[in-house]
Amino acid sequence: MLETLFKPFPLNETLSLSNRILMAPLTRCMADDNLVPTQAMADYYARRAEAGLIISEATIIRADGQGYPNTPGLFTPEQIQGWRNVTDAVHRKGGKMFAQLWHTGRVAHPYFWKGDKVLAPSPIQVDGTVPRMRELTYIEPTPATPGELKQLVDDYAQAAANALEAGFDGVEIHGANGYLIDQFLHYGANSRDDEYGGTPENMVRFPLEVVDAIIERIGSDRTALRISPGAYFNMEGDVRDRAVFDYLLPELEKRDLAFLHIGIFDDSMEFDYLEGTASNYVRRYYSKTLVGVGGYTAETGSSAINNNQFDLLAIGRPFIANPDFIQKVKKGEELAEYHDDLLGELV
Ligand code: FNR
Ligand code: 8K6
Repeated sequence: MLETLFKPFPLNETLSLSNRILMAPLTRCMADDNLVPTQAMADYYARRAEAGLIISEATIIRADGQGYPNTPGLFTPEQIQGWRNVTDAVHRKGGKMFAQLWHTGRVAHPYFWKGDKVLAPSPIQVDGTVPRMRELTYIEPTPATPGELKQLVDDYAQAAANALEAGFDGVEIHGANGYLIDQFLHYGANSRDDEYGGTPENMVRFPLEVVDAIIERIGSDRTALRISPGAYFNMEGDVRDRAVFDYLLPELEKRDLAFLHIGIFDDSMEFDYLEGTASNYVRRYYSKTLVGVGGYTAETGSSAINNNQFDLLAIGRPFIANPDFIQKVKKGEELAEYHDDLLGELV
């Protein structure tokens, strides 16, 4: 049964994975104060190099994309060099690694870059305070002008080019979990009445501009995308969101991405407006390589692949608890259980 997981999987003509298990992107807030990846991070990722593909923790494309302390960046020479040390360590162990490109949009906080405003589609504020820094309350975002959006698209493309310079095998655009790109795709965060809002065609415009600019810069073979059709984190759901994703998925299908990845913490969650789980919904509209995630074990993930629910399995929390997840699963050894205390250090 588990054999499926350990067969090589060609993503395209450029990239082939040694197995079907991905390490999911996992924010750890352990970069240094200049948002440069550290040696401890290189060691942490290298210990997990047996994954078919590691997706890095979300990495900000520019200073005003930051929403949490010590999340790494990919926009200064020092950050690129820090990541080069990480990708070299992973490659030396035979692994492959994509960078997850991130801008948190309205979930950003100007405290981090000593700024005065936060850019987002619309002036709709998220409730609450920054995790781990509860004294920071989210602020009302400023709607990005078309000129600012164009600059953001350029900055995403530059971050993708920086990722390749840093030795990554490709990038995953973070279009999930309520951050900037996802904010355009949900009515709960997008109330624009210009060409970036109001209709499905307009709401997918900025996300597709980012995807296309990155494809043009580094090629579709090395470009992947993560999306959350079901709103569940930093986002209110709206039945009208369904039409946006119905429009987006066939557009993505045309673009020959390396893969599409669902952004969800628990893929057993059902969404009324998606008529079921996020992965079942996406599978109906998207026939190319799909990565499933969210509460799976090797066993349940492998049967989901065998049932054609998705093609590749991403593992998050169990990979935090078990650096040797792949070996343990191969040998049938017992896994250490994940608990939040493990987030305090990079094991
Ligand atoms: C996450 N997740 C996440 N997702 C993402 O797209 N970028 C990120 O940086 C993070 N960071 C992150 C940190 C921590 C501590 C957790 C627990 C989760 C979500 C993650 O990629 C994955 O979708 C979920 O963890 C569900 O998979 P598991 O853990 O059930 O295998
Ligand atoms: C991407 C940056 C996040 C930094 C911290 C990660 C959070 C860890 C776990 C939070 C779990 C939130 C899950 C929300 C699920 C809602 C289900 C209704």
